[in-house]
This record gives sequence, structure tokens and C-alpha cells, in this order.
Amino acid sequence: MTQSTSTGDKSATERTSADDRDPLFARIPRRDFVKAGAAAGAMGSLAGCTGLLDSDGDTQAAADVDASVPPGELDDYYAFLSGGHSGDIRVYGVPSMRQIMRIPVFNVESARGYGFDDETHEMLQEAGGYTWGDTHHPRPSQTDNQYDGEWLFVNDKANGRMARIDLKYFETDAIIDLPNHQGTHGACMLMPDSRYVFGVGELRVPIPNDGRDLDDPSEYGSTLSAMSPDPFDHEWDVRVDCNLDNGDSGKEGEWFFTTSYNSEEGVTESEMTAADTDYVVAFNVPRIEDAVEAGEYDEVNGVPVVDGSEDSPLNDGDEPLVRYIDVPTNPHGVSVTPDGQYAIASGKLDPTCTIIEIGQLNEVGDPNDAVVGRVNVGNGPLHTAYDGRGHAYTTLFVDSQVVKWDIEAAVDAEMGSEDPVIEKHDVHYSPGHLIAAESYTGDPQGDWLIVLNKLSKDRFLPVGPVFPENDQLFYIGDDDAGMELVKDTPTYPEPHDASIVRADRLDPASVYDPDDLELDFISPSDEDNFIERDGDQVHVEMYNQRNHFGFSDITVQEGDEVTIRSTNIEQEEDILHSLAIPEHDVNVKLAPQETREVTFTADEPGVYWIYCAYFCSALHLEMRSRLLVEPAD
Ligand code: RUQ
Ligand code: CUA
Ligand code: CA
Repeated sequence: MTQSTSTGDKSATERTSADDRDPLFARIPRRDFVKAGAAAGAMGSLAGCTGLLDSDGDTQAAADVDASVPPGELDDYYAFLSGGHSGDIRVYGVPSMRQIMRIPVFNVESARGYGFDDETHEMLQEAGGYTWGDTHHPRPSQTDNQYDGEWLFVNDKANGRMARIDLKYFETDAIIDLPNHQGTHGACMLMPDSRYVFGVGELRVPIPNDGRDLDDPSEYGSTLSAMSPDPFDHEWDVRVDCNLDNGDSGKEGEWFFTTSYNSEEGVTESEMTAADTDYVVAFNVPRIEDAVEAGEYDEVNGVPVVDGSEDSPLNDGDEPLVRYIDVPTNPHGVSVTPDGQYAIASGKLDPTCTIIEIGQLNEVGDPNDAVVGRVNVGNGPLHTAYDGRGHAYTTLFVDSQVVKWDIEAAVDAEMGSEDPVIEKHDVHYSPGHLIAAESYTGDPQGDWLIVLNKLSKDRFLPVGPVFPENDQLFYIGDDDAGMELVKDTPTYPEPHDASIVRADRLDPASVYDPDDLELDFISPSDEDNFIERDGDQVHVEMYNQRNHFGFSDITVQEGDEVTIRSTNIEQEEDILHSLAIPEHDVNVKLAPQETREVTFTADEPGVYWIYCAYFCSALHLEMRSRLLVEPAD
């Protein structure tokens, strides 16, 4: 690692010099947090300015941004944070940073009955049957480069999958197992209209991975997988020889970018860091579609796989499928500026960010000519976000800082210059991703920024050797005052990336629309409620409401396979019931107007209470029926 850079002409707030700080344990001066002025009326507005710079560039008279959201008030934004190896998505309000909901994706989750009813259980089984996943990159769908409130897509870095979450119900409704991936890392859609969902395969393996080329890493490869958003189907893969890491889309429906840190095709750390350069890999999507259309692919594991490797014949000629752009060794994040002009790759092992002018990629010739800038930002740059005012914000993992820099100044400056840097701000500690409000769209809002720190160290009460992470909220709306740290938020391990969406872009349902569900609604009428036997299979249909189930008891025989389908007929929002059966691992949540079905084997004779686990009324504990399992013979 090189030395930390100094800052540019504007000095940083809360800055310490490179010499007196341990990079993984920065100390910052404590400041008095003074709430200035009365509470802001409209949430998200400022209650005071964030500090002025005196002639020496030191912060003075810091009065702080009010990011509080008083009881009874709502946030301006939804933030969708990945839960990392918890396998879920967390929904936060911004600026309060209150955790509003969790959405289970690759994990079984009892409070939402996810993985317990037949539909979600089968969905997880068909997607490999793994008990966990590692969510990293939650990306809401867009139309015309704006969030459209339809879907959220997220990768599974652990098991090579992509999932779709329906933002009407905040529920995972589809998962695709990507057979040619061992670990899907980057995730993003093709912009402007989410025509494809892309999953970026990180770990090089033989393709197919069926025992061939076991110890011949030169034969391994990675693929970029393309899925259609709705229906959520796997369409094709493009194979490359190097590995692929993070990904982001251009804004014009043509280019998709990933980083690669293993152009060496190595299998050890020293091999993977041997070369001076690696790649930003630029995929020309219309060209790939042409190749698929023309049948220029091999089918592997049922998926058309187009050869995009450097020596592929499809990369000869004027319009190569895939372009390989040299960047300093072992880059990490890549993100496209809101205007669609540049793809910016963060250096990780190199203290720079490389700026690629996307329009230049369409010119024939050396794709390295599209590199139009390289700014020296500091140590361990990982990810970059945007405020829509021409600034980039890059996390520095090693320096435990966020650096704000000027994109056009970086294009104009000499390669490797520090001059475009505007400000550096300490964070606590070792940040991975950061995300500004609507940064991934064509129209960032430019007010809030969340920095997802991997380490929290001394920021919260100690809770034993597993520490929470620390998601820090910054106000970035005042370029004169600089970045303002307004909140620390402990989070359960381990969020990676987030998307922040204006609240008015979403329109979630508060009760189910029975027409959206595959199972028929069960009303209280006699015809709708029945217990039917077919051999040793028993099928039960019954409604439920405050404070009872359709049947007060259900009698079956030992060994029967029992299916219970039930509808919560409540029309009042927020009145949930559930159907839990002790000792049968049954736990189905039923929101208002929701119908779910669960199948289990009644394998032990006895009395089993069917009870409701959601506190639904004063008589919630009395809301129960009996499952009577008669002994066989
Ligand atoms: S990538 S910070 Cu998926 Cu950096 Cu995690
Ligand atoms: Cu229904 Cu508790
Ligand atoms: Ca490398």
C-alpha cells in the first residue's frame, strides 16, 4: 500500500493525518452534537448548517444536520440493505435509519413463515435446497433510469443464485439457481429499463464443473448470466477466462461492466496478485444477443453459453462482444455515473479510481484509449457513489475514510493526480460499500449517503466477540459545509451494499389481493371449508379470523400426509394470524386476505394444538384448534 494522500484545496472535516493513525482504528475528535433550530418540519430538510471552514480550512461552529424523525413521522426514503450471510434484505427508513422490516431471501425465517409453507419451501428446495445464502447487491428495478417500484433483485454470493423480491408485498417470489456459477457476486440490471437482470460469476471453475480439468486452472472460466426480469428466467451466459467481480450497467441499454481481479487465472493469492494490471470487462449486450440469436453458443447445463474470452472468434473484427480494459491490479467496485458518461472502477490494491468514457468503447481500436482519467484517492478504494452534482464518493477500506472528488476535474487532471480530491472524512471503520440516495439511477437525490463499515470496534456497547457492523449516515447536501456524519447504526452481519429509493416511488400493498395469489381464497362458507381423505392423504381447507380457525378439531390417522390450506379473511390491515403446529415444524404466517398451504406427515399419535403465533387480539391465546392423530391399529 502507498501512503495516504493529502486532500485537495478544500480541507476535510474530521480529518486526521496519515502519519498519526492506525488505518484500521482511526480516532476522531469528539464533537458536541448540537441540534440546531427547531425540529425540521418536512423530514430530510436541514435544521442547521453543517459547519463552516475558516481560513485555515478547519471546521468551526459545527451545528449539525437533524436526521431525527419524530415519533409518528415517516421517513423520506426506503433503504434496502443486503444482509450478507444472514441471507436476507433489511429495509430501513432514511434518514431515521430505523430498521422497518426484514425480507428473508435465501434463509428460512420463522416470523414471516418463509420456507415453511409449501410454496416458499419448494422455491428454496428447487433453487438448490441450501440453508443459507450471502446477499450482497440489492438492486431495485428501473424504468427510464428511475426506480419503478416493481422488483428488487439480489445475488447469492455463496451458492450462485439470483432472487427476485416483489415490492408490492416485500416478499421473495422467485429464485434462479445459476448452474455455471459458483458464487454470484455482482448484480445489476441492464439500464435504462431493466431488460435483463445480470448475475456476475466470481469464482472460476471448469464449465461444466463435472470432474473435468480438476487441476488445470487454465481451463477454468467465469460467466456473466443474463435473466429476464418477468417472468424471471435464465436466458444466456457469456463465458470469459478471467474471473468477474462487481458489475454495473451503462444507462443506454448497450454496455454492462464488471471488474476482474484475476486476469492471471491464478488459484492462490500470490498468483492472483502477480500481474500489474487486471480488467474492467465491458460486455456489449446487443452483440451478445445477436450471437445467441445466430446460435453461436454452446449449451452447458441447459444454458446457452457464448464465448466471450479474449481469443474468441466472436471478439475479432470491428464489433467485439466483450472488451477488456486494463486497470491497475485487483480492482473491486465499478459504477456508472448518473449521466451514463463514465464507468468508474475502484483500485482496491491501487490508490486510484480509473475513469472509462463509455462512448469511446464504440470506437474501433484499443479499448484502453477509453480510459480518460485516473485519480489518486487514497488507500484501499472499494466502491463509488454519486450525488448528481458531479461528485464521486469513494470508500477507502484501508484509510477508513470516504473521499469526495470531482469527476470532471479528474478527467481534466493528469493521470494519478490528487488534485480532484475535495474532501476526506473519517468513517468507523473500514468501509466496504457506500450508497447515496438514488445514486444508481439517472437522477441521484444528493442529500443522504450511507457508508457500510465492516468494523464497528468501539462504537457500540460490547456484545462479545462478534461485533455488529456500523452503517453510518452522512448528509452530503451542502458542498460548502462538506460531508456531515449524523448517525451510527449497528447492523447484524453483514450488509454489503444498499439501494436508497424515494418513498413515493413505491406503492406497497397493505393487505393481499387474492387475485395475486395462486391458491383459491377460502371464505367462511360451508362449501369452502372441508376435510377430505384420499388414501393416506388428508386435505384440509379452512378460513381463519379473530379468534378461531374454520375447524375446532381435525382428526387424522398416524402416518397420514396432511395438507392444510388456510385463508386469513381479515380485511383490516396489520391483523396477522398464523398456523403453527407443535412438533410438526409447521409455522405459516397469514397476512390479511392471504392464503397459504402447508404439507406435513402426522407421524406420531397424540394431541397437537394448532395455534396462532401472531398476537392478533386479546383472545389471541385462545385462537386454536386441535389436530388429533389417531394411532394406526
Ligand atoms: S462487494 S463490500 Cu459484494 Cu465490495 Cu461487498
Ligand atoms: Cu390469530 Cu393470534
Ligand atoms: Ca490480479
